[in-house]
Amino acid sequence: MKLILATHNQKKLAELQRILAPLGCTLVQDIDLPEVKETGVTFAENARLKALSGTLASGLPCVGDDSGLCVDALGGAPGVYSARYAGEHGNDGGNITKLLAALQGVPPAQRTARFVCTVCCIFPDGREIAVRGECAGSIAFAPAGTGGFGYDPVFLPAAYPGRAMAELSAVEKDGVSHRGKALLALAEQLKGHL
Ligand code: ITT
Repeated sequence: MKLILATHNQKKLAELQRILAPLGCTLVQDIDLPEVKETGVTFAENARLKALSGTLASGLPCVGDDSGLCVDALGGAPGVYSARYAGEHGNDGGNITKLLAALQGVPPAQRTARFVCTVCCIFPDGREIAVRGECAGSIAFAPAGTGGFGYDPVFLPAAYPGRAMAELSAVEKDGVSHRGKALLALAEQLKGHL
Protein backbone atom coordinates (compact mmCIF):
# COMPACT_ATOMS: atom_id res chain seq x y z
CA MET A 1 0.00 0.00 0.00
CA LYS A 2 1.30 3.45 -0.93
CA LEU A 3 0.91 6.11 1.74
CA ILE A 4 1.84 9.78 1.85
CA LEU A 5 3.53 10.83 5.06
CA ALA A 6 2.73 14.30 6.37
CA THR A 7 5.93 15.21 8.17
CA HIS A 8 8.67 17.78 7.69
CA ASN A 9 10.93 16.04 10.21
CA GLN A 10 13.46 13.97 8.20
CA LYS A 11 14.52 11.81 11.16
CA LYS A 12 10.93 10.98 12.02
CA LEU A 13 10.31 10.19 8.34
CA ALA A 14 13.28 7.80 8.30
CA GLU A 15 11.92 5.98 11.37
CA LEU A 16 8.43 5.71 9.91
CA GLN A 17 9.81 4.35 6.65
CA ARG A 18 12.06 1.76 8.25
CA ILE A 19 9.31 0.49 10.58
CA LEU A 20 6.51 0.38 8.00
CA ALA A 21 8.48 -1.05 5.03
CA PRO A 22 8.74 -4.61 6.44
CA LEU A 23 5.05 -4.38 7.36
CA GLY A 24 4.17 -3.98 3.67
CA CYS A 25 3.64 -0.21 3.48
CA THR A 26 5.64 2.18 1.32
CA LEU A 27 5.69 5.77 2.43
CA VAL A 28 6.21 8.40 -0.21
CA GLN A 29 6.99 12.03 0.37
CA ASP A 30 7.30 13.28 -3.20
CA ILE A 31 4.54 15.83 -2.79
CA ASP A 32 5.12 19.31 -1.45
CA LEU A 33 2.77 19.22 1.51
CA PRO A 34 1.60 22.40 3.22
CA GLU A 35 2.96 23.29 6.67
CA VAL A 36 0.29 22.36 9.25
CA LYS A 37 -0.48 24.56 12.26
CA GLU A 38 -0.51 22.24 15.28
CA THR A 39 -3.46 23.87 17.01
CA GLY A 40 -4.78 20.72 18.74
CA VAL A 41 -4.51 20.28 22.50
CA THR A 42 -3.96 16.53 22.23
CA PHE A 43 -1.49 14.43 20.23
CA ALA A 44 -4.43 12.72 18.50
CA GLU A 45 -5.93 16.02 17.32
CA ASN A 46 -2.62 17.17 15.86
CA ALA A 47 -1.95 13.83 14.13
CA ARG A 48 -5.39 14.10 12.52
CA LEU A 49 -4.77 17.69 11.39
CA LYS A 50 -1.52 16.59 9.69
CA ALA A 51 -3.12 13.56 8.02
CA LEU A 52 -6.18 15.48 6.83
CA SER A 53 -4.10 18.28 5.34
CA GLY A 54 -1.95 15.75 3.47
CA THR A 55 -4.93 13.78 2.15
CA LEU A 56 -6.67 16.94 0.94
CA ALA A 57 -3.49 18.23 -0.74
CA SER A 58 -2.52 14.94 -2.42
CA GLY A 59 -5.74 13.01 -2.98
CA LEU A 60 -3.93 9.95 -1.59
CA PRO A 61 -4.11 8.11 1.75
CA CYS A 62 -2.00 10.11 4.17
CA VAL A 63 -0.40 9.35 7.55
CA GLY A 64 0.23 11.99 10.23
CA ASP A 65 2.37 11.39 13.34
CA ASP A 66 2.18 13.62 16.39
CA SER A 67 4.43 12.61 19.21
CA GLY A 68 6.24 13.93 22.24
CA LEU A 69 7.58 13.47 25.73
CA CYS A 70 5.43 13.62 28.89
CA VAL A 71 7.34 14.07 32.16
CA ASP A 72 5.42 13.24 35.35
CA ALA A 73 7.29 15.71 37.60
CA LEU A 74 6.38 18.48 35.12
CA GLY A 75 2.67 17.65 35.03
CA GLY A 76 3.00 15.98 31.61
CA ALA A 77 5.06 18.76 29.98
CA PRO A 78 6.43 19.30 27.40
CA GLY A 79 3.67 17.08 25.89
CA VAL A 80 2.22 18.43 22.66
CA TYR A 81 4.73 21.28 22.86
CA SER A 82 7.74 18.90 22.78
CA ALA A 83 9.09 20.14 19.44
CA ARG A 84 8.92 23.82 20.52
CA TYR A 85 9.61 23.50 24.28
CA ALA A 86 12.60 25.85 24.12
CA GLY A 87 10.84 28.32 21.80
CA GLU A 88 12.11 27.65 18.31
CA HIS A 89 10.49 24.60 16.60
CA GLY A 90 12.75 21.55 16.37
CA ASN A 91 15.67 22.88 18.45
CA ASP A 92 16.61 19.49 19.98
CA GLY A 93 19.66 20.79 21.90
CA GLY A 94 17.73 23.72 23.37
CA ASN A 95 14.83 21.47 24.34
CA ILE A 96 17.14 19.07 26.19
CA THR A 97 18.90 21.90 28.03
CA LYS A 98 15.57 23.36 29.13
CA LEU A 99 14.28 19.94 30.25
CA LEU A 100 17.37 19.14 32.35
CA ALA A 101 17.18 22.59 33.95
CA ALA A 102 13.49 22.10 34.78
CA LEU A 103 14.36 18.79 36.49
CA GLN A 104 17.37 20.07 38.40
CA GLY A 105 17.37 18.56 41.92
CA VAL A 106 14.64 16.04 41.09
CA PRO A 107 15.80 12.58 42.29
CA PRO A 108 15.87 9.53 39.96
CA ALA A 109 12.69 7.94 41.36
CA GLN A 110 10.72 11.09 40.48
CA ARG A 111 12.09 11.52 36.95
CA THR A 112 9.60 9.11 35.34
CA ALA A 113 8.38 9.97 31.85
CA ARG A 114 6.95 8.47 28.70
CA PHE A 115 7.13 9.03 25.00
CA VAL A 116 3.75 9.11 23.27
CA CYS A 117 3.10 8.66 19.56
CA THR A 118 -0.28 9.03 17.91
CA VAL A 119 -0.66 8.15 14.26
CA CYS A 120 -3.66 8.98 12.10
CA CYS A 121 -4.27 7.68 8.59
CA ILE A 122 -6.97 9.30 6.45
CA PHE A 123 -8.16 7.93 3.10
CA PRO A 124 -9.53 10.15 0.30
CA ASP A 125 -12.97 8.55 0.76
CA GLY A 126 -13.06 9.73 4.38
CA ARG A 127 -12.14 6.52 6.22
CA GLU A 128 -9.86 7.14 9.21
CA ILE A 129 -7.59 5.04 11.41
CA ALA A 130 -6.17 6.37 14.70
CA VAL A 131 -3.62 4.49 16.83
CA ARG A 132 -1.35 5.28 19.77
CA GLY A 133 1.82 3.88 21.29
CA GLU A 134 3.70 4.69 24.50
CA CYS A 135 7.20 3.99 25.79
CA ALA A 136 7.82 4.23 29.54
CA GLY A 137 11.10 5.38 31.04
CA SER A 138 12.77 8.19 32.93
CA ILE A 139 14.89 11.28 32.34
CA ALA A 140 18.67 11.05 32.73
CA PHE A 141 20.85 13.70 34.41
CA ALA A 142 22.98 14.22 31.27
CA PRO A 143 22.72 13.40 27.56
CA ALA A 144 24.32 10.22 26.14
CA GLY A 145 24.45 8.63 22.70
CA THR A 146 24.11 9.85 19.14
CA GLY A 147 21.27 7.74 17.71
CA GLY A 148 17.65 8.71 17.16
CA PHE A 149 16.56 12.34 17.48
CA GLY A 150 14.82 14.81 19.78
CA TYR A 151 14.96 13.85 23.45
CA ASP A 152 16.53 10.41 22.84
CA PRO A 153 19.88 11.31 24.51
CA VAL A 154 18.16 12.01 27.85
CA PHE A 155 15.43 9.36 27.78
CA LEU A 156 16.18 6.11 29.62
CA PRO A 157 13.69 3.49 28.36
CA ALA A 158 12.55 1.12 31.12
CA ALA A 159 13.11 -1.81 28.75
CA TYR A 160 16.89 -1.11 28.60
CA PRO A 161 18.06 -0.19 32.12
CA GLY A 162 21.10 2.09 32.21
CA ARG A 163 21.00 3.02 28.51
CA ALA A 164 19.67 6.13 26.83
CA MET A 165 17.35 5.75 23.85
CA ALA A 166 20.07 7.44 21.75
CA GLU A 167 22.46 4.59 22.71
CA LEU A 168 20.17 1.90 21.26
CA SER A 169 20.45 0.53 17.74
CA ALA A 170 17.61 1.35 15.33
CA VAL A 171 16.24 -2.19 15.73
CA GLU A 172 16.36 -1.93 19.54
CA LYS A 173 14.62 1.46 19.52
CA ASP A 174 11.88 0.39 17.10
CA GLY A 175 11.21 -2.72 19.19
CA VAL A 176 10.29 -0.73 22.31
CA SER A 177 9.46 2.76 21.05
CA HIS A 178 6.14 4.59 21.10
CA ARG A 179 6.38 4.92 17.29
CA GLY A 180 7.17 1.23 16.81
CA LYS A 181 4.11 0.26 18.86
CA ALA A 182 1.77 2.76 17.16
CA LEU A 183 2.87 1.68 13.67
CA LEU A 184 2.46 -2.00 14.46
CA ALA A 185 -1.14 -1.21 15.43
CA LEU A 186 -1.56 0.86 12.25
CA ALA A 187 -0.25 -1.96 10.03
CA GLU A 188 -2.67 -4.36 11.72
CA GLN A 189 -5.64 -2.06 11.04
CA LEU A 190 -4.54 -1.25 7.49
CA LYS A 191 -5.01 -4.91 6.58
CA GLY A 192 -8.74 -4.36 6.93
CA HIS A 193 -8.60 -1.45 4.45
CA LEU A 194 -6.76 -3.11 1.56
P1 ITT B 1 6.17 17.04 11.97
O1 ITT B 1 5.10 17.76 12.76
O2 ITT B 1 6.50 17.72 10.68
O3 ITT B 1 5.85 15.59 11.79
P2 ITT B 1 7.76 17.54 14.32
O4 ITT B 1 9.17 17.26 14.71
O5 ITT B 1 7.26 18.94 14.48
O6 ITT B 1 7.55 17.05 12.82
P3 ITT B 1 5.92 16.73 16.37
O7 ITT B 1 5.14 17.99 16.27
O8 ITT B 1 5.17 15.44 16.48
O9 ITT B 1 6.86 16.54 15.11
O10 ITT B 1 6.93 16.87 17.58
C1 ITT B 1 7.57 15.76 18.04
C2 ITT B 1 8.69 16.17 18.98
O11 ITT B 1 8.67 15.26 20.09
C3 ITT B 1 10.02 16.01 18.29
O12 ITT B 1 10.46 17.21 17.71
C4 ITT B 1 10.91 15.53 19.44
O13 ITT B 1 11.35 16.65 20.16
C5 ITT B 1 9.94 14.75 20.30
N1 ITT B 1 9.94 13.31 19.90
C6 ITT B 1 8.97 12.63 19.25
N2 ITT B 1 9.33 11.37 19.01
C7 ITT B 1 10.57 11.24 19.51
C8 ITT B 1 11.49 10.18 19.57
O14 ITT B 1 11.23 8.99 19.01
N3 ITT B 1 12.65 10.40 20.17
C9 ITT B 1 12.95 11.58 20.71
N4 ITT B 1 12.15 12.64 20.69
C10 ITT B 1 10.95 12.48 20.09
